[in-house]
Amino acid sequence: MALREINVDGIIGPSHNYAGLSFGNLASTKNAGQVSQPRAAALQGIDKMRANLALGLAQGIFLPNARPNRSWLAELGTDYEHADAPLAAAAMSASSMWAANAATVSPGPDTTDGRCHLTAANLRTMPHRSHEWPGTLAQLKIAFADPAHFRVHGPVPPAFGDEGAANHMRLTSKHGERGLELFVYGVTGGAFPARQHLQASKAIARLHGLDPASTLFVEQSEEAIAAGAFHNDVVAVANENVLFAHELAFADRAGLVGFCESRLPGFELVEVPAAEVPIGDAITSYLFNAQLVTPPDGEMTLIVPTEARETPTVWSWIERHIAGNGPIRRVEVVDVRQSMANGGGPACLRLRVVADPATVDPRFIVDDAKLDRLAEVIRRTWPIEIDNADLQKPSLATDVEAARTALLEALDLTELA
Ligand code: SUG
Repeated sequence: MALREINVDGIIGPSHNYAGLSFGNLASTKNAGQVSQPRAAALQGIDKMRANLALGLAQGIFLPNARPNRSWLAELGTDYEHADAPLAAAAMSASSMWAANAATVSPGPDTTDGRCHLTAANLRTMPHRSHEWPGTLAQLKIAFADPAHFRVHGPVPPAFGDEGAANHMRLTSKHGERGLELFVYGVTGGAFPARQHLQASKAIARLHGLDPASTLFVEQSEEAIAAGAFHNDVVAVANENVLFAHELAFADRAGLVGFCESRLPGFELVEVPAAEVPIGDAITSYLFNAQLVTPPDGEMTLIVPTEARETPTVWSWIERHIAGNGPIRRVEVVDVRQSMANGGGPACLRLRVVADPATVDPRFIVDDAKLDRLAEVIRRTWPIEIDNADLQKPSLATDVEAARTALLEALDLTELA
């Protein structure tokens, strides 16, 4: 069995808009009320996937959930045309594009039954995200249906907030080997909500059958949350034996480093000091919301958003690191500005699944030809712009629904309708 890391990206949905729904996510608040460009946004996402393929990485997709979520509004006793504006915006959100929040994934080498376990995230902290999981779970159950290799779990009870892989990191000598799993939780973020609860992370570790000796629960620093790091993946990212993190990411940095050093031979911490990159610059540039990957040529590569190149402290840190002999050997820059304006960088847009791609439903795996077909559907059916003021127009809702239907048909996934 050839276990590989598959990056599964959320296709940016036709309802992508800027409604400012995510308190604590500074980009979302700053861009509230702007006119969005769903078609350009989705094509940026497709180009990011093409860049991954060009590096020789395995690439998958998740589809946008049905929006507006009319059944959710019905449960709330209203409908799309009559709902209060914030409720209608929450029903229309394209937030399932941020696949890092779809689920937490523990690959087969880490679990007692040897299967790859996936738990859909409940995302209960933000109303617009709290109704994502049924659509996500439906896709997980199809994509990872093979019972010999996967076990898909429903979300943990909403008493405890869970935001999926955005607060989970895995360290290992090689993706297909046994690894350490680090679950990052928040206690308080000052004025902002801490979205990942310790009890949710502990439940997932138990459900996945992880070895307690290889599992650590790590508190996110209050300072990071208060500075706008609403998910750990805004201040840290791991790949194989490397943990790349901001100095202020964790409450107990020494405890975390000691754990990793004692359990993973060859562990390397690449730490960015606040004196070189202030935490504010790390958050606006999304330096750490990068995809840190190992392509087949073995050169560890950091895939950053264009905003990282435009932030002088960040770009000079990257240039210094690459010029030195640190473990990150290459940097690639991708334009995901439409998603970034809602606080979603390259890492937010993908869920990492270590598995043999041949065991995944092939409709969720892409190559260049399939991306061409998807881009054609997007160019033909995705709205060019969405003005917040028009969000409740009945014609917009039907356009968004028709665009998703065209995509389901192109991918032969009409069972998700
Ligand atoms: O949950 N933004 C998302 C961004 C998620 C980023 N994901 C990771 N860091 N992994 C969020 O805050 C904005 C939607 C709006 O405001 O309309 C939003 O939901």
